[in-house]
Amino acid sequence: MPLTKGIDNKIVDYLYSAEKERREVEKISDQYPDLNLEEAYRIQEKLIQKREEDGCRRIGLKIGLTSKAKQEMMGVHEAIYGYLTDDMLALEWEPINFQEWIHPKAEPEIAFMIGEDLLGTNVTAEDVIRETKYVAPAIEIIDSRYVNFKFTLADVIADNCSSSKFVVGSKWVSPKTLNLEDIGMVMSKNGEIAQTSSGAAVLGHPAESVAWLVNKLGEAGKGIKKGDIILSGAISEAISFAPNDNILVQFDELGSVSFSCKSSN
Ligand code: 0L1
Ligand code: MG
Repeated sequence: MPLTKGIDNKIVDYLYSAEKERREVEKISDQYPDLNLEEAYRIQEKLIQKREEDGCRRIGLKIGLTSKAKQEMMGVHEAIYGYLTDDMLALEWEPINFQEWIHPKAEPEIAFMIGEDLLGTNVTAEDVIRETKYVAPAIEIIDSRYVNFKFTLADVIADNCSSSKFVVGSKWVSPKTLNLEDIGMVMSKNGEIAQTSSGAAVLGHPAESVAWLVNKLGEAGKGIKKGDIILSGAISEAISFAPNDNILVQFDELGSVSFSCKSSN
């Protein structure tokens, strides 16, 4: 049975308060097993509107489930998307308080700074490269609001794809001079290598991932805008971290990005 407006709002309040209170909650599909993806994106949109009512501003989007391994794990064949708001942008030089999260994980990503509006349903990776002003190294910190990071596809879409924070490195480079598919990446935690991979892990090429996003949004008459930051998807598995940990992501040619985490105690 389709969800009613009243139920949408109830779910939005449920997820929003879980995030604000840093509290994990049972997944919504336990209560609404028929929740479909269209309904889940509608709830996500309302969740972002609620953040906007509270003073946040949309500054871009993120793409999730971009690796074949993660899609297989979830039993899906498509990526997902969520919105980035200005309060999610963290600075490399300011340690983040671990108490801001429930059970965070860090993912290495390539951020795209979009130079022109992109809209349509036949957009290609070449179009994305042409309209991207810069790419930069980034770390996304995901923090599902659900118990043990366990959810269905509809659950995670409604939860804005586990979005929480992200950090963008200071070296911004034109993508026209790079081969993003072959670009190598090493992610370390406290000086120990935790993950290695390359750009091809993101749907074959990070720009393919952004093209997927534009085409997906295009089906609903939406697109991405000049000035948007797009997190193109995790290049490797996400890693957990704890207070006082330092995460460093180093890319060939693109430079590095890091963040450290403090404990308020
Ligand atoms: O950004 C991501 O790839 C994560 C998307 C949501 C799935 C998860 O929380 O692991
Ligand atoms: Mg991600």
